[in-house]
Amino acid sequence: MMKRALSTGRVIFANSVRLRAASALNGRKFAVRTFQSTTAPRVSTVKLTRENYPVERLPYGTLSAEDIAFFKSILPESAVVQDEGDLEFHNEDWMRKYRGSSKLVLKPKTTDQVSKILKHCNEKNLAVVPQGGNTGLVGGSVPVFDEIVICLSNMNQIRSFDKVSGILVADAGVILENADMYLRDNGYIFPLDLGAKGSCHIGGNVATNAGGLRLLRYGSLHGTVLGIEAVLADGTIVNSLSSLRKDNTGYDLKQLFIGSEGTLGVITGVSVLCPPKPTAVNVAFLALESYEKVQELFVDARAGLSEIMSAFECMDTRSLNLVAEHTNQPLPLGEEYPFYVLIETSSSDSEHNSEKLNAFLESAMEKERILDGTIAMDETQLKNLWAWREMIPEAAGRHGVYKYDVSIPLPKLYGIVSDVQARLKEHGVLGDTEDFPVIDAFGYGHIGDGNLHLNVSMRRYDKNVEKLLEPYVYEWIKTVEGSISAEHGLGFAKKKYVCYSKDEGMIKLMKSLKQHFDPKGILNPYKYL
Ligand code: FAD
Ligand code: 2HG
Ligand code: ZN
Repeated sequence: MMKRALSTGRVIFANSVRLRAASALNGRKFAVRTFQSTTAPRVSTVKLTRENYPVERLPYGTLSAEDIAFFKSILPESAVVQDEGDLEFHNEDWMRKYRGSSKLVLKPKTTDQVSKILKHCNEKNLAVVPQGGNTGLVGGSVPVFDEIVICLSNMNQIRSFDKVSGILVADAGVILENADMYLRDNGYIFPLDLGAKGSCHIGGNVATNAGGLRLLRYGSLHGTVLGIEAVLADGTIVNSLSSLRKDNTGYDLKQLFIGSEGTLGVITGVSVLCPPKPTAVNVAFLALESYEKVQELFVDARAGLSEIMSAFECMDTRSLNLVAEHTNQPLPLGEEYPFYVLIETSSSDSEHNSEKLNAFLESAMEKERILDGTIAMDETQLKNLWAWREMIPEAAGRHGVYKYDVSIPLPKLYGIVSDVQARLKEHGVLGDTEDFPVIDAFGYGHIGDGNLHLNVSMRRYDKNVEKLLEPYVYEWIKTVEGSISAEHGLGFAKKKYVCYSKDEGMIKLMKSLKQHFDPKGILNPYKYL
């Protein structure tokens, strides 16, 4: 066993044995759901959204043989998907909670094809759902009824990269991990990173304004996206694919598309300002006794690590236990602790990086902020430690999960987890045996951004539990002036709760913008507003 002695006489464990034990978590990709086309399609067990929720189909047109013939005239045969087995992936969301019944998925390769598709759909009043990697967590990426899915996966080319400015221009359907790998080969990184990077598209990221694991360091996509190319509902192509950092000529309309979740247009290209690749990266995984200590550690980390801190993620004990169970691995620090924090530091100077982190950890131990910890000694250990954090959504979602993605002022943030847990116990729905529908309520997330993921993991979905959770959770958030969606968006799941975070005037303005961009409402209906 290797121990890193600190001057205080206490130790941070850099236990390679312990870390090796976790190596089955290696690799940062989560398990991607795939469906295969077979002659006897798999019968989905996911309930149809239209049967499970009170929603009525709006009077859109229905797909005809002429429509199919038109799509086949502008797209290759393989890009007009009608096979039931193939459709299933596009109809069901990642959580396996929402399911539509689209009969058609279109996979354009060019912006011009997207334009022709939308022009036709608008004229024929056919509703559509833009879809990226289908990793969204609010039911926004799948149809509710029979909307046509426009999947961007064939638009997957890097268009240009300027090594001097670090500005990348790429098709919207480029997978985030591919964009990042391309950039790394060129000395840069994508400014966003998240657990679904192996499947989500950069266009989907922009459409959801995804936050991810390093927002703390690189800021939101509202700052790093420099321009977009999009196709409006009537087929008009708008292009602001700027390679300029500064441009004050008129309204900054691209901002409207960032986070618009496919309701204002289909994003076909993005221009992004990318930071240089850090050459020195360290990760520390720490155990803490309370949420108060987490906050104190965060304040210290901001002061002590300042410019080199690139992530500050927090997990409660139940989150990590779920990953341990799911992966059948021992906990990363051997024992169970109430809270864990993952801190990443990155810079261009490994000596400076390590010195600063070590000094910070020594001081954290002296001040009794942390109980135990481990530092990754190499790239593999670093990935393993990250995997404990990134695996939580997958581990939580094995049976079904209610997800709340909240922004709340830090001092009150974890309170929502304790209150929800107590409420579910009080109502006799949370417990250890099969009799209880709820397995547990737990919290983790991007504490450095004031963003917590409250997950309620289920043995089976249960409407009575849903009634205990909603609108209770939203009311709780409103009383502390938080946001009901810090990063995942509104989609289908949160549409009717937007009033908890936006006032009437704002909602009216959003509706009038939607009306302006998409007068017939063909873009991603039943969602967002
Ligand atoms: P999809 O899921 O396909 O679509 C999401 C929404 O965007 C839909 O409303 C869709 O209509 C719209 N859309 C997609 N592409 C386009 C386009 N080209 N033009 C217009 N509209 C479009 N999110 C975070 O913010 N932070 C995280 O840390 C994070 N971690 C995750 C970890 C896991 C394991 C999973 C499963 C999800 C995670 N997510 C996270 C949520 C999700 O990955 C992000 O929201 C992601 O940005 C969605 O990208 P996508 O390509 O999969 O989009
Ligand atoms: C994360 O931070 C994602 O891991 C997913 O935003 C959160 O699944 C969740 O609730
Ligand atoms: Zn998140």
